[in-house]
Amino acid sequence: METIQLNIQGMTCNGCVNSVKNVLQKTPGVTGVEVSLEQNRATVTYDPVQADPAQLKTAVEDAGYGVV
Ligand SMILES: [Cu+2]
Repeated sequence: METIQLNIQGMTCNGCVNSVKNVLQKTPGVTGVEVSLEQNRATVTYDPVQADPAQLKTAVEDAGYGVV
């Protein structure tokens, strides 16, 4: 497993946090997601065989948020 941190733009409330969490958790290979609204950050644990950082970024962007 690998862990990365994504800096997320556009989250304003806990609904946003849940949206980001959901799309990341739905991404195949993702085994753990922590999202901090205060820090605008998602910490994602994933299996590098099944997922890669570009896919995680795309999932967040497709949900309507930015990844720095
Ligand atoms: Cu929100």
